[in-house]
Amino acid sequence: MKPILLLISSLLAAVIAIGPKVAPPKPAGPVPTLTQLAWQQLEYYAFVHFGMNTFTDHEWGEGRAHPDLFNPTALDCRQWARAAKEAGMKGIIITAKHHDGFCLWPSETTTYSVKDSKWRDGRGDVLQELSAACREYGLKFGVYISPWDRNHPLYGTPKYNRVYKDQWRELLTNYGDVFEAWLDGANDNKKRMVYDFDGFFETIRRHQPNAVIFSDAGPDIRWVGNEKGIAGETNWSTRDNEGAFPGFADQKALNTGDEDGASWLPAECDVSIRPGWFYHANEDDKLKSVAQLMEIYYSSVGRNANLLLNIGVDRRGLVNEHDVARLMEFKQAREEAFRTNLAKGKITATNVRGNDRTYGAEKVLDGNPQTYWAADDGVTTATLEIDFGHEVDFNCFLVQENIALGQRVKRFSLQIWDGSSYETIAHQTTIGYKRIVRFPAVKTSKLKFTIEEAKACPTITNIEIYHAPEV
Ligand code: FUL
Repeated sequence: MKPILLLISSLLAAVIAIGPKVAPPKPAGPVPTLTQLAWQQLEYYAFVHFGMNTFTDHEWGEGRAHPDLFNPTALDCRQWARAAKEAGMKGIIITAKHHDGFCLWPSETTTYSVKDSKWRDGRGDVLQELSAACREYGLKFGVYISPWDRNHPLYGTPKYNRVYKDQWRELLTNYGDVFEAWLDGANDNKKRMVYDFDGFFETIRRHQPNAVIFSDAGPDIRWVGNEKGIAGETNWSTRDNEGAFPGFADQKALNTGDEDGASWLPAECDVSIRPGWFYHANEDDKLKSVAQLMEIYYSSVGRNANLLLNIGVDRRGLVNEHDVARLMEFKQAREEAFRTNLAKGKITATNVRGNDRTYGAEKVLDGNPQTYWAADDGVTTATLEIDFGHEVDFNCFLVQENIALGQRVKRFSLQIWDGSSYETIAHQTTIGYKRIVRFPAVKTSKLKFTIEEAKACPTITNIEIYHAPEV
């Protein structure tokens, strides 16, 4: 071949080798929006219940406490942000208004807010201070406002829907980016307010199109069906949401999602580090232990859900030192559990999409969340085998699907090589964004991860293996 032709053909070969020769799998079923995908990657963030209840020692105030009772003596939202950041949390969601109706920002919609209180001569604004602190510390900032309002005179009449929308508008236009808008369907047993949820969602979308909206019924993020921080062992991010609305929760279905659900509606686990949501001094010795928090972590983040952990801000306006200490111990326990990734060695797959290295088995070990192993269309059973090259001791297996293409895996198992044959050590169901499986420690030189059933050809971005301390 002439040198010039040789040059052209090797250049062509190089160009072809760079891009994938085989098209990626088509999405299977519903897929996350970019906003939902970014939200899922946050994994762990703080909930802060702070408000009139903090000063009256209530969980559900009746909306009659005098505004002057709200009087944090040393409010410092930078301290909250510092605590959350150091604890490895990615953001803070604040109860800007709880059921009692007291607003932590100077709202035009009510006479029951910080502007009506003697605190800072009516010029204080917790939302302003917290949003600025979150920006300073690189944390996401989110807001909860209760639709149920036990103070507002219009509550129970159609006009209140306008009030509630205006409250969202104020919060979503004055404090910078909001990553999550949190609302429950709480209603007054006697007044039975008819909420305009569609109008609420439309208002939130209009002012913060990049915020995810949380409720029992989405539209972006769903409640996990309990306040214990525990997602179903089987947890689909898809859900049959047709006709659902906040306030009427099918707790069982919310806990597991629906395998063939038509909406992408991933779960968030909200749970408090304390017995109550609001700070009560008499609960200072009742915080969840590190072992309990680790169980919660494995049952939420480890089961394809995000963890929204509520922490206590006390009457000074500071994250209480008991909570700060426990958050740090919890962080240390996670660091110890996930310190040394043992998933290293030679990896092979029973099937690689189009035999194209773009989708090769080694992509699950490259630490790059953008790359993934995929099988051929129509292949819904496959095995990845890691040969460690020496004996490895572990009790924890972490796996992630490329959920941008939909959640696919229905069942998987793990097998270890015992020197003469493979022995099954775990049988599990769904994976999703992240799945962490624990089992009694094993020692082996080879591990098989077998996808036994999937809705479409599997796509796996990551596998990690650990020897985590027992909790
Ligand atoms: C519930 C409320 O009734 C609780 O007080 C708490 O705020 C929890 C997170 O949501 O709906």
